[in-house]
Amino acid sequence: MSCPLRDDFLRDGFILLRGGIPLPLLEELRSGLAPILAHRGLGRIGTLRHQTILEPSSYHPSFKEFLDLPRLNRAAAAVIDSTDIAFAGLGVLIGSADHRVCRWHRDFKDGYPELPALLKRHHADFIQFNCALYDDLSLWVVPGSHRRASTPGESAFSARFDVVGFNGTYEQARAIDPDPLSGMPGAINVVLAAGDCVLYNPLLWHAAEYRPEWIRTTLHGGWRKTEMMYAFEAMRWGLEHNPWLLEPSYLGDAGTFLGPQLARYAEAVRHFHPELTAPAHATG
Ligand SMILES: O=C(O)CCC(=O)C(=O)O
Repeated sequence: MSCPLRDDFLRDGFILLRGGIPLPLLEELRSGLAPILAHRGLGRIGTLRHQTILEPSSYHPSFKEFLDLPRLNRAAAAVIDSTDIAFAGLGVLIGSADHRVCRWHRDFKDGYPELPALLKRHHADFIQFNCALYDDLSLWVVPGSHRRASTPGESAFSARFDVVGFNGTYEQARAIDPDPLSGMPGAINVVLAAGDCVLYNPLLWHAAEYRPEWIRTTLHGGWRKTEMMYAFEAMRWGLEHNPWLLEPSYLGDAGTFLGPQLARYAEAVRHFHPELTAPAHATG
């Protein structure tokens, strides 16, 4: 039977869940993240993102509640067409104190050995999400680019920014093209209001703009079909980022959706990263 969420994701490489985060939780998440955001631009948190907010020193109970939201999890299972899915990380995208551009890219570049197979057959086996706690206009995508090789236009446009690097200043990017985001063939801006989520395939061509006047606080994580972690290296990206989740008792009851997803994640970490099972890592 056809499922509209999956059909849309297969066709476009992304779906929008308007109001995916209920308002009371949105407020709890904002307060839970305030200590992290206070460090924006400073020390190890730096700018742009904090990759691992579930680590015990930054954990807040609202993060678990968010990851266990039924609507989000049912959407993920519908897209992947399976409930056998695993947790794939949780971070927060925090924008930048100066005007910057995250260049156009796929998370796995042209030339990456698994890319042709992933582009051919695995259009909805892994999902990345951006869930906005404040209105967020940062992300740009090229719809449908997750199911085909790059076009010459995409490759050529992206390559022009090689000299700038992954995150360059807007000035550097604009010196190369007056429209470093909208200039990509087929590009659209993903407009998220506070509480909205976009679920997308990380193989979509995507890019982002960070403006200092935007208060960006956007949760960033995802899910993977469990069996795919054992089949493709690409589906194991970041497995090693959350060693504290090998001992998840600090979360309490992880919940109906998150609990099994974390167990599958931990099993894969033990399989692929046995070095992380040492107690020093497990206690954070
Ligand atoms: O800031 C963003 O939304 C883009 C994130 C991104 O490009 C990535 O995680 O690969």
